[in-house]
Amino acid sequence: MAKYTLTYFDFAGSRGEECRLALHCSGVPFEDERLTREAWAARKPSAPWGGLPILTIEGKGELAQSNAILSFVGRAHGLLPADPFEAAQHEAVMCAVEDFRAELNPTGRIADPEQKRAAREAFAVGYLKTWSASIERLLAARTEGPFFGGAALSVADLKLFIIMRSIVGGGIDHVPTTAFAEFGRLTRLYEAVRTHAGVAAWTSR
Ligand SMILES: N[C@@H](CCC(=O)N[C@@H](CS)C(=O)NCC(=O)O)C(=O)O
Repeated sequence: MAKYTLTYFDFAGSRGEECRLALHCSGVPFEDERLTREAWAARKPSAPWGGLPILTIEGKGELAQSNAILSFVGRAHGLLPADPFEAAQHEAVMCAVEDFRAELNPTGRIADPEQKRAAREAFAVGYLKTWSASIERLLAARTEGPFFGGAALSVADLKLFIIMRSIVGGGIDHVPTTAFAEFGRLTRLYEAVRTHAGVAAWTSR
């Protein structure tokens, strides 16, 4: 079996953690390489897209971009459906999580506390609700759940879990931890991922 190294920061969240979770839940051994900020500064110029995570596959090379890594792991190790159209639906969800980050992350760089509060509060009642309603509609139309593809966990579920956990866990000031509570299917999916044996084993280490 190929030897994998997943390189990210020493931080249990965001794009690196969703890739670690995918590798762990697939049951494939991998080296969990965690860079200091200094080590990253030295490596960044030669990184494929100038960002982390990077998955290094022995005999093949480096793969960057979190969604490409998740798709690769999902296809190679059973965390994406075999049907191409169905797999693409899961990949669309992963793209939607990146859209969510593209809206939320700039609010973290607002220096003025009141402006930051206003931007985060607007995000919580605006973009977050519209985004969640879109996924809720997809879930209602597609599956009995609890996961996006039904009974089987996928990399899309893991990516949804990580972005939702950053809010449910209180990590984003001014965005309520209950922001997703009105979305029953999404909340059920979150709980199903949180209590999945592989996920629970990883997060309780
Ligand atoms: N589109 C890329 C974004 C990568 C990205 O921005 N990663 C952040 C961490 S989540 C990073 O490397 N930040 C440090 C830097 O850009 O130097 C992906 O999905 O992997």
